[in-house]
Amino acid sequence: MHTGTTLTQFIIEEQRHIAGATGEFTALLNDIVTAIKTISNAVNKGALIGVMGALESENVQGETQKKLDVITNEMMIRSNEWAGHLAGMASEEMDDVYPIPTQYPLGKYLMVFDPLDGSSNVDINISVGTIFSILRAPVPNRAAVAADFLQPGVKQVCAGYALYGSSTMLVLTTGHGVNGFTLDRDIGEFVLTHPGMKIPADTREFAINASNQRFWEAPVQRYVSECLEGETGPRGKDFNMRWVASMVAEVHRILTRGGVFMYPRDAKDPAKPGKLRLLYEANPMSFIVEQAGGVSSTGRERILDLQPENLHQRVPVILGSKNEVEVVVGYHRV
Ligand code: AHM
Ligand code: MG
Repeated sequence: MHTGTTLTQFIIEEQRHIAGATGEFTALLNDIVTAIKTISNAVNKGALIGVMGALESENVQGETQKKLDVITNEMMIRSNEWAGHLAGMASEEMDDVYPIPTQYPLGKYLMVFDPLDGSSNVDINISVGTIFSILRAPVPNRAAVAADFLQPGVKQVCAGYALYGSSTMLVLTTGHGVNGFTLDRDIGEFVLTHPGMKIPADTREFAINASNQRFWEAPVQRYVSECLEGETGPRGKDFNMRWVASMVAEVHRILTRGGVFMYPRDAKDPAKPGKLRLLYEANPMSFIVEQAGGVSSTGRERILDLQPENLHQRVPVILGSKNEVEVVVGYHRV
């Protein structure tokens, strides 16, 4: 018989310690979890249900959309629009704010999400994920506008990701540490398997897309070349390198065994000061990383302190093991 703590039980018990909590947040999280189970199922079935491959369309950032980008975006919306907890949603895959349809009540929270992060991996059966973040609506029960979402990451109420890997996991923070849950398909529940996740402060592993090397700035060039010099170089130790091209998988690895993940500022396209999106990727992951004892920076500023300027804003991201990220940030000061 199964005796572990389920996600629902965990959240309800956590909520009991919060004065004035109404249960609304728990209900919202339940709807998100339903979407994640549905997405997990679609990703897992893959070609069997005809969801692989690309569409003709592009998203607002000019990236080709995969069929599953669009399907999973729809799954997040359908699961979360009806219950009256949200005043609006914003997603990496939608140009503008998604308004709650008028037949449904409005709520006090906002949700932002990347429904299928790392979707370039989906056709090759490598891990992908869903990233989400919950904010308070500045004006509860009023249809949200884009400006409502432009809150610095420190204001997040909750952030989480689902990793569709060899097992499906949900990793979550509400600002009291980070907990990981594994989907038990036999009972259809997420079960607490990774309580109190902590990122080791030291590491010998880094992750960066080295094909962009010629576009990097000097501090990142220096950091990576010193790692590559290994034991006989200035760092005095050998490093290992990993690049999955799925931020969820990289962050999960770092939460499990430490490491540094970098998608730094580069000169590839002067209009884009980085690849990853502040609201849908950088902020939720930075909240999780900090709650697990790690550090997350653009190289120059703490990501969670950035004041967002627009919904689809991109930022440089350097996150992971505290002592190692501090080395990279230190090189940006020189
Ligand atoms: P996506 O949201 O369109 O999938 O893009 C984000 C992904 C991240 O998961 C990953 O870290 C990065 O893009 C990989 O980029 P690249 O293909 O340049 O290595
Ligand atoms: Mg993404």
